[in-house]
Amino acid sequence: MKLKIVTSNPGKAAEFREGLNHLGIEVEHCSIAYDEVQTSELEEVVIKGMEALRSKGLSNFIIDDTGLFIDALKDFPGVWSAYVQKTIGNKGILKLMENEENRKAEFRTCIGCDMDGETLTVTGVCKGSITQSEQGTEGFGYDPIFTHDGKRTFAEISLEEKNEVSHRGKGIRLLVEKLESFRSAETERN
Ligand code: ITT
Repeated sequence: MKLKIVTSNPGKAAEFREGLNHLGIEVEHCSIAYDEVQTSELEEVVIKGMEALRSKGLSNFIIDDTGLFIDALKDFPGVWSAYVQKTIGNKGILKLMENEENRKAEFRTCIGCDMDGETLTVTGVCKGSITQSEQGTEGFGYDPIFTHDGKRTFAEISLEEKNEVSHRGKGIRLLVEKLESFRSAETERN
């Protein structure tokens, strides 16, 4: 099986490649621009994005929409994570969290997959907390300020280790389970 990963983010593409290759699925990175609707639900962003890509004639592809939800900031930046990363960045988030004792946060990712015109979606969640400062050089986006184990940030662990515990890694494994049951149901139908 071969799937296209549609994203403008090379870090995401690398994580999909590692996670899916591991499970025997070939991956091709495509950076096709499409309109991303701004709504309060990650899944809605994904479904609308998939419709936009299908209308461009694309099939057998994956997209994801991810957000960092910080407890003390009432789930901000959440669905606005991309905009917030581009504007105030990690330093801005740390500033908003100054003197805040409740550091709880979670990453949520909704992955959408078009398989022969069918829509499959899954959601992966990773609970953790926001560090006091930026740490590490691996990964991308919010990785330097997010820790899942309270010891190292996602920017201080390898991509492989991140995939074992992260929102995206969990989502990838859920997606592969769904794809397998979809494909065996399809074989039974034919
Ligand atoms: P595409 O929409 O083109 O896939 P994007 O980077 O804009 O790329 P998202 O909207 O899903 O993707 O991501 C929202 C923000 O969250 C963005 O700034 C990302 O860098 C960041 N982000 C996404 N996944 C992340 C992860 O696993 N670790 C750290 N930051 C992440």
